[in-house]
Amino acid sequence: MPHDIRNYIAGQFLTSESRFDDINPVDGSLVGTVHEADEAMVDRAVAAARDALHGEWGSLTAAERSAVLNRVADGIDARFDDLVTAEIADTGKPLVQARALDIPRGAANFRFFANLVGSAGSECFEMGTADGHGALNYSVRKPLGVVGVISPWNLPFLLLTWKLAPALAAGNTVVAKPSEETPGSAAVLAEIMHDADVPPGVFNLLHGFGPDSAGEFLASHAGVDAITFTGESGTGSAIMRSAADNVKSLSFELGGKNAAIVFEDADLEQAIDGTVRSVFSNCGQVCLCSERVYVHESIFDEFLTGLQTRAADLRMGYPEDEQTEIGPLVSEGHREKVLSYYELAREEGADVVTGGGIPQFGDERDNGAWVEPTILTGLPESARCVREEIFGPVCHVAPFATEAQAVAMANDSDYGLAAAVWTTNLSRAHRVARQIEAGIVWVNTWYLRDLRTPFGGVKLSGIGREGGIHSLNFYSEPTNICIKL
Ligand code: NAD
Ligand code: 6OD
Repeated sequence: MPHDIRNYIAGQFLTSESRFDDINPVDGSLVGTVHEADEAMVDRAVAAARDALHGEWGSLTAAERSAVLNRVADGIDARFDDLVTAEIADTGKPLVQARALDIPRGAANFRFFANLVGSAGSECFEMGTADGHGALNYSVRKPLGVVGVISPWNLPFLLLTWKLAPALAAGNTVVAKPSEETPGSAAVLAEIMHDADVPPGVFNLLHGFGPDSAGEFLASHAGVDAITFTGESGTGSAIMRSAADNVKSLSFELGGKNAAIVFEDADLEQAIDGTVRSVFSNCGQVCLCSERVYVHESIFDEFLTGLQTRAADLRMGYPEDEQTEIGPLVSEGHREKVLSYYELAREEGADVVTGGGIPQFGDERDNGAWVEPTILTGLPESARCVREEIFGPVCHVAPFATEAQAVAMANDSDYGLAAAVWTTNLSRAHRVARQIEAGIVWVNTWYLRDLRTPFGGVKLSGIGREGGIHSLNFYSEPTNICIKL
């Protein structure tokens, strides 16, 4: 049933005059009506967040904030099915994925940062002084203040909570703006926050678009101290411009055009399985997905045949069907973008090994945002399809002759988020991984996450690192206190 998706400001659920439709990409049906926050609502949310910093929340100890975060995690567990339903309705992603990854990671994000903030220490340096008495320096962490969280549609709940949990753990208050494509799970989270007695104003939720809407109003707001953003690199530039006037702190997790390198000594079956996952997971809509696959020339044909067979066999279906492996893209608009790259690939001279079109179902899914999983070969490295992020279930596979050539091809990109290296040679694994220009390199695996590790990208893929102590470092400001003894 379509439902109303409202804003949440200062502990109240608020409607607005301007509304937009939330569409299910499986069949184009209406999921709900979203109340778009106008500029006055953004002002109210930022003011509520500022007030909350000076209220009860601002005087809580780290252990007390940690308890609040754990209550939110418990609330996520309690509303697990509602969150799964909301996430699937907005994205069309397979139920098994939402159950295994998206929603459990939301709870894990809150529990992880609740634990971390409860146990994080601070620096202390003793120093000598001319009078021989010395001095003691120690630092205390203070929150940044009001943090704006702007999140994308591909892993909506996972990525919103990945930013929100450490921001709250560090004692900030938050105004969050999820993607206009996927407001549902964030709306359930607002109810969870409310029921967990998170003090009013500590978490505020605004719905809307980017330019000339809630996203831009938030990014340019003088009352916001920091913006943490996940999304396209071009949007990152626009947010940077909006945030420049009052010099906000920025943490950016942006786009990728990630390479996978398959060496001749790889376990071929493992490399094919892993590459199927790294190219087609979430219908290719993970910033970490491999879109450029480089394969040693001696195993190129065998690898390509294996990848083609597996890609052609991927089960497309309704999200609720537990056999489904791949769903639709997030929206008709995004499908147009991906299809334009399928077309461009042909114009650029690609061989389309499999896919390249729209599947026909003969039912209501023909009104949805489906595309075929697609494998391309034969393009030069200068082709736009090899250089630009497509963000769909598609990769280009190219041969290489030497290790040095593979590294050079992988690094020949404006992006630098993640890479996957497939080899059974331990020395090569270490050697190659260190040479890759990316924030994350996986060897013989892909998207295996330890939340303590630094996460982020180089070049157009981002600014800064989050994860573990890196998150606390971004979301707090140290003050050094120097005491003369
Ligand atoms: P997007 O950049 O279009 O939108 C992300 C968010 O920014 C949305 O909430 C949107 O409303 C908002 N926004 C858009 N324009 C804005 C503006 N001018 N000012 C303020 N806010 C604005 O990204 P998307 O299409 O939702 O997500 C897909 C992109 O995100 C891909 O490029 C993908 O690689 C990237 N991504 C990166 C990571 C990472 O960790 N590096 C993770 C997930 C997604
Ligand atoms: O797993 C994470 O913490 C994370 N930030 C994943 C990003 C995925 C991009 O689509």
